[in-house]
Amino acid sequence: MPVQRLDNRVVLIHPKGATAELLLYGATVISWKAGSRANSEPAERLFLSSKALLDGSKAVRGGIPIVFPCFGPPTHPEHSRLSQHGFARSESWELDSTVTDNDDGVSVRLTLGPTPSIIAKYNRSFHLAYVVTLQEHQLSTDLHVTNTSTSDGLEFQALFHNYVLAPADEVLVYPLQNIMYYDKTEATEEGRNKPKVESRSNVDVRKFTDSVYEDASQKYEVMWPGEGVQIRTSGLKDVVIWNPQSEAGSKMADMEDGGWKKFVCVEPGCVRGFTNIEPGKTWVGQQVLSVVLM
Ligand code: TA6
Repeated sequence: MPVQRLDNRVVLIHPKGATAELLLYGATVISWKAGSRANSEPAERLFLSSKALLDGSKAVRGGIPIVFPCFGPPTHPEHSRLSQHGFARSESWELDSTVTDNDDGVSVRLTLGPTPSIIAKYNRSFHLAYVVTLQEHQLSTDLHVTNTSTSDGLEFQALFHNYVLAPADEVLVYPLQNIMYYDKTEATEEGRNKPKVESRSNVDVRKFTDSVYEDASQKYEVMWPGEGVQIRTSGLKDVVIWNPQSEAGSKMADMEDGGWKKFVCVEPGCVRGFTNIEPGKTWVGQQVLSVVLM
């Protein structure tokens, strides 16, 4: 059975053994298991804090939370009543359909529209569709944002907040050299708003890192000795690299002790400025995560 619907979650099972698991809450992928070589045993590729709340009471600490319509603390007037990273990751989505189910892969479509709890804090006309596709060594996530208004434009930010399971003190992310970025670990607002240029060919997260790269390559290697994950994107011009290390991680109630040593967040999105879609139009942001075959 390639798609199993359990009470509050969906499990995708590939004929060759890979699996993915999503909560309907936030349409959050909480597990992706895939082999790193043909016919090798599938292994977990995403970090999920053992203290993550999976009961719908709080956005999940791990997996792939969806950030929409705002990234970080809201700055747009239409988002003023929203919490950090918007509402998409903390609303219950509908399982709409199984999109593909064949030997190559299986995919499901989830949807979210203006529910009463959303309308109470965000009164824009929109429809979200999220398609998750599991193949033998790949996981794809596509976010479709439709402006259902007949008259007004829709301005938003969107991002896939990927918690890639990796040894934080060894993992390297590239290519980011010569890309402009904003360092959110700077102590002052002036420092956080001052653009820097990445000088490193390989970015590490051995110290507290929270960098927002603008207009990056849309293709990222997340590598550590013997393993890695490639991320290929379209429609997602920016990328955030985050690891709280103990400095920030130890202050998070839902971050397991030392959890910050087990992941790097590599988060493709459109987060510098706002994307604007015209009435009736749809924007699509896609990422493909691939296990590097060693
Ligand atoms: O993507 C990096 C970031 O914006 C960090 O600044 C940190 O806040 C992280 O997201 C996690 O945010 P959350 O709201 O999930 O605790």
